[in-house]
Amino acid sequence: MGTLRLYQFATSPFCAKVRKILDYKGPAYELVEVDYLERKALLLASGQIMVPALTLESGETITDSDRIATRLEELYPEPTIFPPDLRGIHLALARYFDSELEDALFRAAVPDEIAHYRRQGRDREALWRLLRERKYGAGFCDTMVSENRANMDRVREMLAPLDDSLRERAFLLGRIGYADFALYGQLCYLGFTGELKIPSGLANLRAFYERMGRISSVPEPNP
Ligand SMILES: N[C@@H](CCC(=O)N[C@@H](CS)C(=O)NCC(=O)O)C(=O)O
Repeated sequence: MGTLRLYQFATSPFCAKVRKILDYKGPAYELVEVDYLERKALLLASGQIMVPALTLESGETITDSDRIATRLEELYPEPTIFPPDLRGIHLALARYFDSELEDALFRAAVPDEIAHYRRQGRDREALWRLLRERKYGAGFCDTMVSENRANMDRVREMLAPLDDSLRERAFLLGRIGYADFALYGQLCYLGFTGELKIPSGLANLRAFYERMGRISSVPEPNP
């Protein structure tokens, strides 16, 4: 039986979601930061070139954060990420966070993504831009840089109701569950540089992000 191995890109919200679920559930795992240009190990392990991919103790490698979360719940049922009776609403909320909210946060994070990959080399930046422009059209990346203020306004608008629902509760539906991990993952778009860019007016959401961030695979020191 091997150790769990999570293949990730540091800026990926789907990887952040899986990482946090692993931290919450507690099994030891190894983190493999995949080089944007050199994905041989990921390809050989998973048969494809996207992250997250998780190699299980059995040696099987699974992909897609939803499928990984479901399998982790089967393998490590406690603590649960699907509180009884709330599984459906957690899945529905997570689906919204991973699609519509992801799209808005991704657009707002493009300048930071470009800077992140530029630090790793012009070749990594060029590939990252190429793949985005192939999907969204020529000039997309530079447009996202020039429209950053408007993109951040849109993000603020979409996050405001979530901030409101966290006013009285630590987690979205009271007790922690899958939707919280999905939201945390997406908020990592506003945190991966080290500077927290969740708008300062959204204090409940900032506190939620920090609360989720404290769930750690590293044991808390004894008082
Ligand atoms: N639905 C998938 C989405 C995974 C995904 O979009 N991964 C991105 C990183 S955030 C990726 O690997 N993109 C390939 C690339 O950038 O080359 C999931 O939930 O895991």
